[in-house]
Amino acid sequence: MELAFPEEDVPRNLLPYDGESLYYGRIFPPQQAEHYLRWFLNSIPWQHDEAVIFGKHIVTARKVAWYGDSHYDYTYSGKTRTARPWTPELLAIKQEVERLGGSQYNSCLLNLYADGSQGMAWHHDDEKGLGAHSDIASVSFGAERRFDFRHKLSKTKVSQYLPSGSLLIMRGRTQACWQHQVPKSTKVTEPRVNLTFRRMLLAETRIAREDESGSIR
Ligand SMILES: O=C(O)CCC(=O)C(=O)O
Ligand SMILES: [Mn+2]
Repeated sequence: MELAFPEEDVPRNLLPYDGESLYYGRIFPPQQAEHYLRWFLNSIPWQHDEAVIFGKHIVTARKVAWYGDSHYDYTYSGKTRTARPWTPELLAIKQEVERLGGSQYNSCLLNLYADGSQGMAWHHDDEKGLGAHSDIASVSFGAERRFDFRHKLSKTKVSQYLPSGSLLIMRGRTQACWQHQVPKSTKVTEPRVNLTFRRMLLAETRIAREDESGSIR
């Protein structure tokens, strides 16, 4: 008998209009997701994220890491990062996500939320290097967190809990028309690692390096 991964009735578009955000449920069984979580917690060279917002230098509580096909630079929130080369673990996850979603990615931003006191504020991912109608695949490991969308004009909200091993793909007009956030929660006491696979336009990424006005996140 085959295991019921991914869940039934998936993928399902979470957004009622103006975008496609496909929720696939758990694409990795709990044991495998736990294995990946432990590996990420122990082996990734996590660093606090930095940003320049309204001329002020800010260091986030959340930690990040950036991986990709080559050592290209990527600028957002006024700071330039250089991608590290893929690890076998990240490549295996990327391959599974690409198989399920049918899109190709050349980079991945990893976020580590130590517990529910850390979150990510409302934003959309529209950095120049991503191009229009960006396609972002988000895979979660560890503590289940709520993920919210809010339509920029109508303010309509949509929420989805993202369990360990689950996949969400944001594409089409999602970033243009909706913002998203990971709200803080006093109930969450365990860490969560989130991977966002992205397709960077390399020519524009180099240009973005000159641009110190990157978006606020
Ligand atoms: O942690 C998440 O689920 C979202 C991460 C995110 O929105 C981002 O890295 O841009
Ligand atoms: Mn985002």
